[in-house]
Amino acid sequence: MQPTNKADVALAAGDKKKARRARFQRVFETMRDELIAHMTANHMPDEAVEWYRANLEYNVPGGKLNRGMSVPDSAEVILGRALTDDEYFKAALLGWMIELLQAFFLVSDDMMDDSTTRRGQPCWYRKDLGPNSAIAKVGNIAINDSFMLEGAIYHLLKKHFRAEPYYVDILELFQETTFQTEMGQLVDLITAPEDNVDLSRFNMDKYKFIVRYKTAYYSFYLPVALAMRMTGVPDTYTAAGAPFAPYETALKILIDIGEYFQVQDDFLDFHGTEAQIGKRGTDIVDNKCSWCVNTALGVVSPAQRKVLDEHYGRKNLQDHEEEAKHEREVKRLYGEIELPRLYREYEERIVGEIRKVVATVPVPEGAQGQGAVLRPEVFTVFLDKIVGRSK
Ligand code: DMA
Ligand code: MG
Ligand code: MG
Ligand code: MG
Repeated sequence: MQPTNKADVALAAGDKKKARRARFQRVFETMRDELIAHMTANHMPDEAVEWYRANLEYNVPGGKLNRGMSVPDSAEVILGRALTDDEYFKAALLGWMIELLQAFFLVSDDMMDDSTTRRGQPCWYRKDLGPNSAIAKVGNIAINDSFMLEGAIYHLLKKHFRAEPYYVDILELFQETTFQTEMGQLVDLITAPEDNVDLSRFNMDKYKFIVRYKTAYYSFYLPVALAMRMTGVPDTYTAAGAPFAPYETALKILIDIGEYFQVQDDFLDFHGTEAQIGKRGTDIVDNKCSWCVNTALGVVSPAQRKVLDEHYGRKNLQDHEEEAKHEREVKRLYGEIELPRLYREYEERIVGEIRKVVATVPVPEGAQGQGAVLRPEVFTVFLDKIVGRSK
């Protein structure tokens, strides 16, 4: 029976969301068991198999899963119908491979950023293993753990997709977006040296390079491009009477959405509470070329600029109270220049601009309900998941 009142409709929608997430989660379990079986088949010692299991369970499934779930979501929109069980499994598996890639990046990012918490728990490299363990702390073993999260992707790709005509395309997508992300991380890191704060190194152009490379390609282009390849969207077709290149269009729009997403991440690093975002912000202390500091640099008075020069990027591992004092000064200045208001204005403008471009994506005539083609809803579904997010 269809629910009639508002609360019932919301409840039903909530249940549907939960059910979709639960269906996706079940594919993680299959994937994890396959990876564990691979370790066992290689006669890996029991304690190492258990270590790898802990690595997978601690780092892969606990996030928002926006990236991963976007593969089956996008595939469904592209085909204009529900997926078969086999299609769903394949799409969800590709989605989990993005989550593996993300886990690989996050485990290493947290070490490089000196972070303390992630997804409401200690960062993996900081995890204490307790008195009964021969190894007290994960520590630098996390470096190899991150490699083994990445390595799993190519093992699974070969195992499940080797025979597909789009195998090379998705293999290249994973390899290329990984390299792009690493390029972005490099610029992010060397633009934020410890003990050498020079805010004149920052500017919005550099910022855009960083966020496009470190976030947008793998978080936004990758899931949609994977769904397009898997469903067989051709490289070109005719739409609205003209030749159309769906992958190029998708890339352009998704890079813009990705940039917006990282601006949100940067703003939440400053403005979100740990309870809300599941991690403690480190950008100010880490001297990061963040949207917040770049925006501040554009509006500060000379006196306010001095405050920034004095207090930004003052990491102090010996004296936490000293470090926190500097961070508070910067946050106070961000409040003074009304950064939250500037952020809302940015958000409203950018979402409006993106929606306008999305509305121009042409759909070939007669493709309604049949044929794998790019549709504007691929982007609106994605955008609706992140607009106004607070975690
Ligand atoms: C995010 O950078 C990019 C990658 C590739 C992890 P970040 O350091 O701003 O991420 P977070 O805020 O989650 O540590
Ligand atoms: Mg980080
Ligand atoms: Mg980082
Ligand atoms: Mg961040």
